[in-house]
Amino acid sequence: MATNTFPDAFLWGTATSSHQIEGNNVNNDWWEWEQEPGNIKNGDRSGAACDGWNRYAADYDLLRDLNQNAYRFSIEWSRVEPKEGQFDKAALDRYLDMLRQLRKRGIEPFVTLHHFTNPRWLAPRKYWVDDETPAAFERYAKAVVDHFGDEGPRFWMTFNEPMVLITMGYVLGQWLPKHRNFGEAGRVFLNLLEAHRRAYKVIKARHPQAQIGLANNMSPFQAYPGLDAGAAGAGGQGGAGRGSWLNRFAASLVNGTFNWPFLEALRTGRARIPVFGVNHYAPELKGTQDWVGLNYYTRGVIRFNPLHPVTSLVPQPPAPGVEQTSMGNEVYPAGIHQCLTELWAKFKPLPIYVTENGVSVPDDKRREAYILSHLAQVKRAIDEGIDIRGYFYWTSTDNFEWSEGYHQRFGIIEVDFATQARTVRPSGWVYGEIAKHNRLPG
Ligand code: IFM
Repeated sequence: MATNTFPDAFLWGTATSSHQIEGNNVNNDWWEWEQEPGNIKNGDRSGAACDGWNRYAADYDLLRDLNQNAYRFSIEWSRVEPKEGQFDKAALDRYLDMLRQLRKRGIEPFVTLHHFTNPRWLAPRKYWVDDETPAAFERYAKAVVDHFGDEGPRFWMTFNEPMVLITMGYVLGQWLPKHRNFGEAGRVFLNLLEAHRRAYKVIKARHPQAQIGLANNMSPFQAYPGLDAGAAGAGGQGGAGRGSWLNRFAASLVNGTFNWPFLEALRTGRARIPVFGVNHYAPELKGTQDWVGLNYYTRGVIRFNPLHPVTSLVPQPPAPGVEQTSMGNEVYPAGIHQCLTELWAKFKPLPIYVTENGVSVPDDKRREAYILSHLAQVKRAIDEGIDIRGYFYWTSTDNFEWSEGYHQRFGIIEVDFATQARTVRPSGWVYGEIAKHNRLPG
């Protein structure tokens, strides 16, 4: 019989990334990009961010107070290797101390090696377009693994949302390097996969028991009701006629291009994204994933416009009257269940971790509702037999939200950026109670 209780040893955490919380990551590409007016909303710059580089121990105290037993953070490659081939021991020591401080508080670290940012010394090589970059990443991964030694984490992620990086940077051209070039997108795809494979091998060589995955962002993509179906509300599958057929085709194209290529390549060795002209077989990629990481925020409703074939593949804004977040996303809890179900169908028996799920809203009550409604869907998936072992809310402290800057507030802990004061929001205490009792209220 279904209850509100989660499986034993379920991991309850929050997720963060280096550039978004640490502050003063002056040696990476995003820092440089922020300095150019027009790239970040309101001219925001990451600056000191949440000063996480100095305040991490106090922040972990708050996580402990919230009964968290896991925490996801990323290592900043440009700190560890600020100049090519030169590793900063003090920076590595500090990351090691983060692991120690977390463990001291009974919190299991999940470590991401790459969360969007790159050292600036990769610029002459055009970052991930260059086929030498995977070897550079392997060297960085090895430096981290060696430095951590026996104290290395059990759970690793190579990349965060690789398809978001490709789509935003090389397809839509909204993030650096602001290119629209499918050829480059294809190269980046293959090089990220190769870098993942190399890092996987490096970690396993030192820690055969390590559990390695990556955080894959997914949305169920659904067709807008037929172009001729009127404003019936976005997201329906209905509607007749040419528009509807086109939208269904476009939605399945986006689904195939965005949701699956990384995970499929790691399962089958086949790296394939037809719209980028990539169809490459690399058998050594097979099996380089021990668990599946899902980042889920919303669904995407696709309304294809042949006059704008690329930009019309970007999901529609939510229909009028539908609850939406400050990021302009529809609140759609059923979507996390759909993603979990589809992931399990394709990748079982690999366990699944929800490596991100969260919301930016002005009213914290709505954050609480979002957490509860999404966790109910996670629980439903567990009750249906899906092996889900953890959930990471995005995010603990409010932080720097990429091109959106500081006005997006995702945190269960409010940050006053003028003083760096932290205040746990009521939704944080609710989440803390869920973690404490390992069950949903009610
Ligand atoms: O802040 C980001 C994070 O870096 C990656 N996943 C989505 C989050 C919210 O937009």
